[in-house]
Amino acid sequence: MQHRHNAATSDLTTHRLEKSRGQRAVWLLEELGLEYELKVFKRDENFRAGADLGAVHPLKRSPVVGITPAGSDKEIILAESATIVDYVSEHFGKQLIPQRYPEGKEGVLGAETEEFMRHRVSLAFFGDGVSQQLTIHSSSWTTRKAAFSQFS
Ligand SMILES: N[C@@H](CCC(=O)N[C@@H](CS)C(=O)NCC(=O)O)C(=O)O
Repeated sequence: MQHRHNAATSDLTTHRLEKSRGQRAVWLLEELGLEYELKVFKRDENFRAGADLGAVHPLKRSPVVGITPAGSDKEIILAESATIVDYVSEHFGKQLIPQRYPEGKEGVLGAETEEFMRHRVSLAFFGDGVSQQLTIHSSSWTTRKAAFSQFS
């Protein structure tokens, strides 16, 4: 896909730990055709993130996306896959978010569209549920490592 020039609105950086869910943010930014800087972090010999990722996210977790709005010198740091997808889609890819309410029902309790509610549940599920499934069904670090190698 050809990349959109978003430099006029913001600078984007994605911090991706190798063999990790960090790939999700890369997929998202690619899907939206955005320009971004990719920073890749190596795992150590115990398959853990190092202090370099800790400088970006105190819990040493990936993905992390940094956004510096045009004209600002302050970088917004986003963590957690679901939050990243939500925030980036809201600002750069509204087409990925289903309409929340039918016309004339804005803000009415229970009037949310089914598509919107499914979208919300999917975000939470992929942010957490899928990862938990991988962890539960992987009995050792070796199998866990193998399960994650598809995200290399
Ligand atoms: N709930 C977070 C989980 C992020 C997370 O745990 N990422 C893992 C990689 S898949 C990580 O950075 N681990 C660092 C480590 O294992 O040291 C999300 O979905 O973004």
